[in-house]
Amino acid sequence: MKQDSNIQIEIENNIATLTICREKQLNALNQSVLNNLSIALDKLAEDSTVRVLIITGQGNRSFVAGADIKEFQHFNTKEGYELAKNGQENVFDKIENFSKPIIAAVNGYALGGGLELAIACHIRVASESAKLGFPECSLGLIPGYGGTQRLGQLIGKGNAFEMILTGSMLNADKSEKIGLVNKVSDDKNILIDAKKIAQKCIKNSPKALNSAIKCINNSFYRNGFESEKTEFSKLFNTDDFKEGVLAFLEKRRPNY
Ligand code: CO8
Repeated sequence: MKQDSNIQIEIENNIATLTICREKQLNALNQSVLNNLSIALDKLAEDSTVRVLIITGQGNRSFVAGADIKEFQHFNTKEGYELAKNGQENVFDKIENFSKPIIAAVNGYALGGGLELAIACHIRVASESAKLGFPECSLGLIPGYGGTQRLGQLIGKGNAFEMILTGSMLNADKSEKIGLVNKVSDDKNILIDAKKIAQKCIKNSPKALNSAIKCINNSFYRNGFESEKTEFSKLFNTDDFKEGVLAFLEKRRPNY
């Protein structure tokens, strides 16, 4: 287990589990957590033993209860802009565009910046007792870490308007129904279920997963079709592709 004060990383069977550790503050994201997350993401991207990353929160009450309100309570426009920009560039966009699958194990409150963190990940598993919401408008703010952009992609424009404009918290079942989370787990099984999804991803070609992540993301932003053609054709020139086709022809599992 690697300890980075407010984040912990455990790597086992090619799966890195990154835990945000500010349990007393319900794992609210302060600058120090965001900085450590950014550094950890860079290291995990380079670590070839890591094939999938799971992000979760310490304890059993909260995934992440938002950005740290106490830290930004006195910020002005310029400071607010910098906070949002740094967070987006160094953490949230980095997660969305990570070269390996990232699964959020939402083990309790995922509010504001915490839900933005979860929806920047590629797949979400929520515990039965999780509560998900965007209370920013109740604080006189709006989501600042990409939530206004990514939420509608997952749950559609109408549901996104409702969640952000009302600030209501959704339970796990409702979240699953509208596509905000992929799966609901018993509270005690959430990491086991997240790891089962990770293991399914690991059976696939890392290079293909990287390309799929790029193309799916690009389909929501710009030039998605061009990116699909480029990434698709690039894969023909990889060992993974050769192994995958050979394994199919030899009627065995590929070994990536
Ligand atoms: N920031 C700072 N501290 C927090 C936060 C937070 N987001 N959430 C909880 N805490 C702290 C509490 O202050 C409390 O600390 P203390 O014991 O020192 O008073 C401790 O965690 C436990 O919390 P509560 O006592 O409130 O626990 P409850 O069980 O009574 O309530 C709730 C749990 C409902 C989750 C409640 O804590 C709550 O409403 N928290 C705030 C949720 C929220 O509004 N989140 C959104 C924050 S804004 C945001 O995320 C904007 C993101 C975009 C920023 C972009 C840059 C501009």
